Formats: sequence, structure tokens, C-alpha cells
Amino acid sequence: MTLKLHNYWRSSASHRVRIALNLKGLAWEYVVVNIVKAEQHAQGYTTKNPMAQVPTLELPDGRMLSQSLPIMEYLEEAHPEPPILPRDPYDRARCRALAEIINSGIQPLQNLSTTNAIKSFGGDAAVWPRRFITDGLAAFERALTGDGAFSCGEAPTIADCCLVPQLASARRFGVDPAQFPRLLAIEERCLALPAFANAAPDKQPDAVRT
Ligand SMILES: N[C@@H](CCC(=O)N[C@@H](CS)C(=O)NCC(=O)O)C(=O)O
Repeated sequence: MTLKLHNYWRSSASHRVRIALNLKGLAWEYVVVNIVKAEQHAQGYTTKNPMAQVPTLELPDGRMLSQSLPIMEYLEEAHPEPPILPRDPYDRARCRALAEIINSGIQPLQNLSTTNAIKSFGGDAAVWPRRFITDGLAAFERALTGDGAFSCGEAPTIADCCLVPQLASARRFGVDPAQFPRLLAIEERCLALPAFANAAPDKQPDAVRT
């Protein structure tokens, strides 16, 4: 019995948890939930994830966890080494705040159900998220303190687990991250690590290559 991650290759919230699982060095199984084919709404899945979203982490004993940030917090508590949060309480809170800029300040506005709603109102779903992505990434960059190699110091944390997928989404939605040089430098250091490189959307078994 192993951990199972119910997820989708291009989901940024799934991507966060893939990175965290890899950083912790845990063995896990990939279970595809194709959100473009609406598999997240299947009855068998909504019992696992009441919000009908990916990711869901299934524990070896069959219990389910949803919401990527609580999943990463669970992994940190259940498997403390190597840490993915700083030790100092203030630094931990600041790191969580960086993750929240992306988790609550950007991702919900680019989510599939949101862009589908925008389309249903006659809006341009390709353009709609750009302002929120740009403003949120600018806020993330402004919120960085110190000159650490990663978002919260000298080791990768949950803030980086959120940042790298969000930069991938930014490109997909037509936002050029070149305007955020500090974020690009952090991304480059992250992607040099196998935990991040192996979690990339195009490396996943369900990736659709165009
Ligand atoms: N706050 C949730 C967000 C999860 C989420 O929005 N997942 C998206 C993919 S990144 C999803 O499943 N979307 C399906 C839909 O909108 O129908 C988390 O962090 O896990």
C-alpha cells in the first residue's frame, strides 16, 4: 500500500503536491482524474473530494485528504525531514502567506470552473486571468525578503511548491514572467532539483503533447 495522488498533469494545485511528495522522497502512485473530461464530477470522485477538484491524496489506509496546502502541511507533519517550512514561527507564517498569495489570490481566478463561467457570460476566458496572475506574481515578488536562493531562504518550501506551478500557468495564460526576474531566478534553482523537474506537467503520464 502506498500513497496515491489523484491528480491531473496540467493542474497547478496537483503540481504543487507532486513537488512536495518528491521533496519528501516519498513513493506515490499517480491516479489520473481528467478534469477536461469532467471526471472530477463523477460521483465516485466527489466522495473523495467534495469540491470536485484535484488533487486528492489517498493515504495507504484509504483515508482521503483534499486541498493542496493542507495536504502539504500534512506531509510536513507526518514526514518532517527534509522540512518544507522554515523552523522559525515568524518565517513559517511568512512562507504560508507567500503560498496563499498564489493559492487564494491567483489560482481560483484561473481555475477551469471560473474560466468556463466567464465563457458562459460571453467573456474572453483566455484574457480574463492575466491581470490577476500579473498582479499576484508582482505581489509575491514584492513580498520576498532577504536574498535567499529560494522564496523563504536557502531551501525549497511550500512557497516554491506554489510558485513554480504558478509560473507554468502564467506562461500558459500568456503572461510573460520575464517581468519578474527574482521569481525566474528562484524557478531556475528549483528546476535544477529532480523533485521539481520530475513534477513538471509535461513529464506526467497523462500529459498531452501538442
Ligand atoms: N484550493 C484547491 C484548488 C484545487 C483546484 O482548483 N483544482 C483545479 C485544478 S488546478 C480543479 O480541479 N479544477 C476543476 C474544475 O474547476 O472543475 C487546492 O489547492 O487543492
